[in-house]
Amino acid sequence: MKSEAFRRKGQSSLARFREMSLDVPLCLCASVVDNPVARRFREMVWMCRPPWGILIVQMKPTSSHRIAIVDTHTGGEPTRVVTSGGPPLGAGQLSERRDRFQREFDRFRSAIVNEPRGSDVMVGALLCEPVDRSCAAGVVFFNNVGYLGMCGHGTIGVVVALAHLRRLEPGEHRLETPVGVVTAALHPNGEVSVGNVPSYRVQKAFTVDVPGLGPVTGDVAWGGNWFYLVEKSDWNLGLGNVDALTDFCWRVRQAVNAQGFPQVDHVELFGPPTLPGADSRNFVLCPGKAYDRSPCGTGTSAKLACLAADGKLAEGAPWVQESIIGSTFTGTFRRQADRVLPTITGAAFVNAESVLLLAEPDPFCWGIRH
Ligand code: PYC
Repeated sequence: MKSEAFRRKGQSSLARFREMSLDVPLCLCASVVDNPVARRFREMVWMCRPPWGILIVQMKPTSSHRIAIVDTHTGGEPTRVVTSGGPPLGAGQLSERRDRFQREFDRFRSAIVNEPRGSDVMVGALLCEPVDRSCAAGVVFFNNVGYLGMCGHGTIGVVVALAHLRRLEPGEHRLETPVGVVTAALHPNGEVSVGNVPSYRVQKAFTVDVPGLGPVTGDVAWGGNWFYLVEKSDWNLGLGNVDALTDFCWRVRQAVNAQGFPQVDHVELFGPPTLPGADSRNFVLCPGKAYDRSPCGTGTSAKLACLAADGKLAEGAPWVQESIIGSTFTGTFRRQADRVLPTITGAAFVNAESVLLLAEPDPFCWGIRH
């Protein structure tokens, strides 16, 4: 029974519903059917007819979406791997599916990684059917504000999650991402070596004028995401300094975006290492203002591209990158024409296996959006 009030134009939905005389069969029907119209209907009933609303909500506790996840962390940086129940992105290239995710299902991104289920630091990894059948899986990475081309710590997390689920054995694997196929070797000791996409520096020593701070110089490089790597900094890269580091990097990013490189969404600072055997310590500010707890796989790839371009690191030689919390990745590279092929090795650990419940009457069902 579709009420005439549904079809009437020129009135707000709320007003239309207020005029409606709801009957029990209609309410019962809307309470069990799970489609966008029924969901909207339940919301409206909840708002304007409390007695029926309460009745309906009690009859169906509205777990409209169930999203299965495995949570991991890689050097302290979390990855939430979505194993089922994610948005239906269809077939096609991973980049097309990432675009569809963004265009049509962005609320899933926010529901999965943002508060109250996640946090600003959480990176999501949606597993997809790969187009290239030689790949173990396709994966779309996302965060508190959008989507990532690639994610090094996330790839390590995905491989460890798949091994935990017994979907991968130790050995060489391939994964499809929106920016290309990466390789991932799961070692018997649990570490993972990611063969990242070709990485390169596009601009050496690009100086920006940062309002209130003055000139800052750094390199612009691609490592699967776009980075601005600040050349010199006297910053103390300590956890006690995170607020000041965040503020500095955020201002630098605005200047870099406004003064020539709008695509840059990560800013990286380097300082002396604190761990024996490490080459450098870093601080990486991610697109949504969270700092990377890991040394950042794509950021380390961008760093390798710069070191290679400057002749400061030999092909095959290890670069041990320490993060601001003292976790490490080891990077090496091979040259391929004017690019480098980085390999990033690190470890991840499974934290949780869980099911996210998205119940639409919850006003924050789709996450607290930025
Ligand atoms: O490890 O590549 C990475 C990464 C990117 C953003 C956060 N982590």
